[in-house]
Amino acid sequence: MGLTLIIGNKNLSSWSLRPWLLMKQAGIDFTEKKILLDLPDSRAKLRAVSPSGLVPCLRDDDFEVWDSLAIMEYLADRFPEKQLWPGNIKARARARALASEMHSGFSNLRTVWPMDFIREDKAMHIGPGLDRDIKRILALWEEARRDFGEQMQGDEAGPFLFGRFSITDAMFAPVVSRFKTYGPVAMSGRAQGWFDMIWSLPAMEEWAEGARAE
Ligand SMILES: N[C@@H](CCC(=O)N[C@@H](CS)C(=O)NCC(=O)O)C(=O)O
Repeated sequence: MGLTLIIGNKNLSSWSLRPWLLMKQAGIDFTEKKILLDLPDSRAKLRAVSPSGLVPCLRDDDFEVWDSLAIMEYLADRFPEKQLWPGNIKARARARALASEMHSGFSNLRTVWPMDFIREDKAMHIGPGLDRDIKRILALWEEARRDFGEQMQGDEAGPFLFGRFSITDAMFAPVVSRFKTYGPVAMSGRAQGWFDMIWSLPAMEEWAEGARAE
């Protein structure tokens, strides 16, 4: 049986994109099962497959884990060779702080700019709450690249926030889509480099194809 990731609509479900992208980037085999949200029978279908009644939910044979961050932590433990967190203790702590801040925060961004993956022409006024969230996110990207990503050596080196691809990149990937949809958002060259690179990942294009097909 193996791993099955239960996700929502690719155009809308930002929480689903995170573990899906992580598994694609890490080369972890899985079966995808999609439940379309906001239909009359969606609630019943979600409750039948996910203990929280929400997506994403991961099934590993007869074991279930739900909630995007818990799923990604499980995958990091289950596939240690994939090195889904940075190896260095301080880099790892910082990567976890960023991922947790994204998971628990930025409610203005999530409310005012919901993910609409395939749209790029919905430029929208930025209010003070949203503006604060955006500034904080851009500072996090800038500092992660400057203090960690660009400092990594050997197999830890790379263009991602902490060098090699990590759970933190997956956590922020839906923000890239939101900035594309509702922006443009002006950012430093360093943040822009990460932003453009994430948007051009083949896995992000694969997700967009799925969203367009919906
Ligand atoms: N904290 C959860 C949030 C999950 C969540 O809100 N999922 C939404 C889709 S993106 C959902 O399942 N909505 C269905 C509903 O509310 O009926 C996570 O990180 O996975």
